[in-house]
Amino acid sequence: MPNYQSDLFSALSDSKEQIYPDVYRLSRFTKTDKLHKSLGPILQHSPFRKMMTPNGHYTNIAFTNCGEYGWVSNKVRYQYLDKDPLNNQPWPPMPQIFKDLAANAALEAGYSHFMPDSCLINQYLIGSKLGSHQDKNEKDFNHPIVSVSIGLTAIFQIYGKTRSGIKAQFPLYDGDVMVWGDSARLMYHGVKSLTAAPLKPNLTQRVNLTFRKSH
Ligand code: MD3
Ligand code: FE
Repeated sequence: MPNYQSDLFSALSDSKEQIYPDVYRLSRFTKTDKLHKSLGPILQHSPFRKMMTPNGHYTNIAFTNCGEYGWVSNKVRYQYLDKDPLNNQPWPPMPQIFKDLAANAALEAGYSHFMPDSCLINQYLIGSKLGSHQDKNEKDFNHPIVSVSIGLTAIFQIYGKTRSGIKAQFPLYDGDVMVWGDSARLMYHGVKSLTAAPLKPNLTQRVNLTFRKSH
């Protein structure tokens, strides 16, 4: 495992690092320009939206989905639906490059044949954050989760088996991919409030793709 932090020259090259038990960060695993282009038609069909949650507030971040199932919330529950509640139509199909990226990343972390049926697309603007939570609306926790960061840098936090008490935190850069499985699958986690990059004033958001096998 390359120790990229002590080596300035490898800082921008790919590396795989286990940053917590059963959590892998694949640094700069993918270029993001093609991913960004694929988002255009998805967002035309199923735009970013904030939704009501069971705690009576709207989600802090806007989101949408592609793939067979999409994660949504309402006043009563969180759930996966095979149609977008905004238009009552199936979610946009998952682009092949999304499927390939998710499968290749999972494989890199030791999980073969990962075939996600859902891609949650989260949009973080400056000031958006994601509080500590578990991902537990999926049928089978034996499947890993793969996530891809696009755009502005976020600070990701791992709380571990309980909702509070930060056990690890680290930055996620454009093109970084994370893979969570096995003992990490039900860990609490969150994302700190997004901050601007003064040297890149045109970069105003972070988009995160979360690939899951929900059914
Ligand atoms: C750790 N999204 O949508 S993805 C989420 O950056 C979510 O948008 C974050 O957490 C984001 O639920 C982080 C990384 C991630 C995804 C699933 C996990 C971390 C996870 C499941 C279990 C443990
Ligand atoms: Fe999550």
